[in-house]
Amino acid sequence: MSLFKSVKVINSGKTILLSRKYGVPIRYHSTWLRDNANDHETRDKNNGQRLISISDIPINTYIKSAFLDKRGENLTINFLPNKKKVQFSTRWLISHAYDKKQNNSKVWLHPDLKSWTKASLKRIPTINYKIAKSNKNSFIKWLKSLHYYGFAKMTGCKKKSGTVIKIAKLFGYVRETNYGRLFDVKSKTNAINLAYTNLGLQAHTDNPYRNPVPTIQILHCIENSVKGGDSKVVDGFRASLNLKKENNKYFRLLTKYCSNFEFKGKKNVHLKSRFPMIALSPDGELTGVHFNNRSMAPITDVPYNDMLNYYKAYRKFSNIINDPKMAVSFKLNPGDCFIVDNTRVLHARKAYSSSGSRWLQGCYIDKDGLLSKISTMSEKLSINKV
Ligand code: NM2
Ligand code: OGA
Ligand code: ZN
Repeated sequence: MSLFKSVKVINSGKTILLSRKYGVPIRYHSTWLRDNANDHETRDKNNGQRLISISDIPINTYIKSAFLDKRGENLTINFLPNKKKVQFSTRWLISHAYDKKQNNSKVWLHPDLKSWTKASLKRIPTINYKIAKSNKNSFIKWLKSLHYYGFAKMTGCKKKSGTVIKIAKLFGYVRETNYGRLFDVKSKTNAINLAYTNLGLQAHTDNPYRNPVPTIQILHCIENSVKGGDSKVVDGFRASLNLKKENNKYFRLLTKYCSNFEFKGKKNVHLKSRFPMIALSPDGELTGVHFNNRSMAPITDVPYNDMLNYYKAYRKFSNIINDPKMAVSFKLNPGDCFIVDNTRVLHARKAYSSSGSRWLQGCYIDKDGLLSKISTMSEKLSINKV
């Protein structure tokens, strides 16, 4: 089907203007087009990687002529002064268009993601371990929900040590840290971390004192016969957006300045980092939340004149995070596990009794592996990536 009506070379060959059947015309620059050519001199036939560098493209690259084929499916471009003929699929051009309206709402959530509260998250995305292994369609749907909400559960896992690694390998690669490839979350004497006690843990992201932070955490329940210990998750992106709505000045303070984080272990472990509690990309995308009362170091990177307001902003953000309307609560049964996007979703647990036993095993994996799995599985099953 023809997507474009016509092509025009404008701006002395520095730009083409494509008129579409539907929608406004789209412009592309000659240098951009030359850089994105897909011929075998520009990209390796075998692995698709680019063979040329920016210095191989003459600064005065221009388009001598451009033609659409009859069906409007392919566009042929002749470049000069380095004589080169390149074909582009119009479908590809549309899916890589950059001639868009500027995003005026400066802070934005990636369109693949959906922010949530207790009321709006109707049902926790859940899959059974065996189904995850055997049914590709159910599995990919669940993986996408995990990315979309930053949180999901798996049930029917073995109640055996090491199972968390098997779960991890279904969609990622384990990130080993000073806590090990996997770690036991149990109440211990002389605990090196408050997670290894029976105390309650306020909603937090894990390891903000590490750079880069672990991007996904898996917690798998092997035993749970204690009173209490209920789990809670909160969407940090929704909390950030709510803070912005309620007090833009506070939101700006938490994005502008870095907090300091630190963890000192017993044996040769001293981790330090600085991150804003709410991280934005340079063009305003919400990219991360770093929040952990137990691991905050003295804040030294906020100027004296802003410190009081910074603390007010921190308090307000904490109140939003701890608002029961924000949290989805559940109790892990043996054989259950939950997974969080640790750059976004905070998790918490209630204190628990010393009678009975509670044994979770956790591990960290990298989110890029999850996204890669979603992308490649979708391609194989020919379904949309998001
Ligand atoms: N553990 C469970 O980030 C934190 O310190 C939370 C992490 C010890 C790996 C606990
Ligand atoms: C953790 C943690 C929660 C729990 O280990 O990082 O937050 O339920 N544990 O024990
Ligand atoms: Zn934790």
